[in-house]
Amino acid sequence: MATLVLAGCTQAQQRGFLPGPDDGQEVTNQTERITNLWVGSWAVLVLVGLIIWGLTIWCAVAYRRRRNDAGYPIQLRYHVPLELMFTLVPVVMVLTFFYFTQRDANEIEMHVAEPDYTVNVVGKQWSWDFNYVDDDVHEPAGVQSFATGEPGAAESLPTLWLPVDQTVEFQLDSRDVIHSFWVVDFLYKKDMMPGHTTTFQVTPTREGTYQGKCAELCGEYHSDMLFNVRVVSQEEFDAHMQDLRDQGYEGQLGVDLNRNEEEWSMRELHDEAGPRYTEGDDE
Ligand SMILES: [Cu+2]
Repeated sequence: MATLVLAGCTQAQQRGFLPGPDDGQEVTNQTERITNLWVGSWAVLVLVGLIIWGLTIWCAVAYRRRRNDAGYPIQLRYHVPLELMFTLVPVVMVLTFFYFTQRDANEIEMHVAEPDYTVNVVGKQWSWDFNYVDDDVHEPAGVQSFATGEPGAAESLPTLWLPVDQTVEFQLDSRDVIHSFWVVDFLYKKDMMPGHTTTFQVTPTREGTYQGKCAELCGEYHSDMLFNVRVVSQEEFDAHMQDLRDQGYEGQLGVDLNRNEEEWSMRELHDEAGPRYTEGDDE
């Protein structure tokens, strides 16, 4: 009860308790559609739940054993109309959910032939490389974050920049195992497969900074696999591309990079930062 009441104090209720910015603005061209599908689905399911819980409680109370009752009450079996209803109602419900889910999935997965911008994201245990395909530059190679919960950690994460109101195509690759690319507030995620490029397109419509994570359990430090997304104006985006070029981050970080070498460099970094767990603490 407390959870429900306190949740009512936040903006979250406006989007069906889905994550999103406090100002209630849509984050991409898809978030409204996804929110409607989600809210529509659980609203129907809560209604069905209320009817079933109500009938269950009513049955238990109305047909409870009374003081003078003996033996079993009258039994009802092979009631064809009732059994038809038990079958048809769930079938109709499942088909309806299927219809709306498929309609929205088709819409979300639609690809335009020529997106405004193309980004290639490479997942790796346990970080991300971001390649700006159209500008042929890349972010500095992502290193594992060793998320310690200390302030300032968010700024050190690899950051993907995106221009606002431009249709971006994401080309997703993995250098080792299956990861999943998830920008939380975009309300959509997609698996990254080794040896196979997956794609999706989206148009961010709100400038801001968002959190991203890996959404596929990919190994020991899966939970450290974090990144930021900055959605900025076209001018800021172009300036950032120039900045990367000036700093020498030209070309792309392909899937063929040696994963083991990177792992070693990550370990060195880890040693500099101090061990994650202090050994011998319990002695
Ligand atoms: Cu991962």
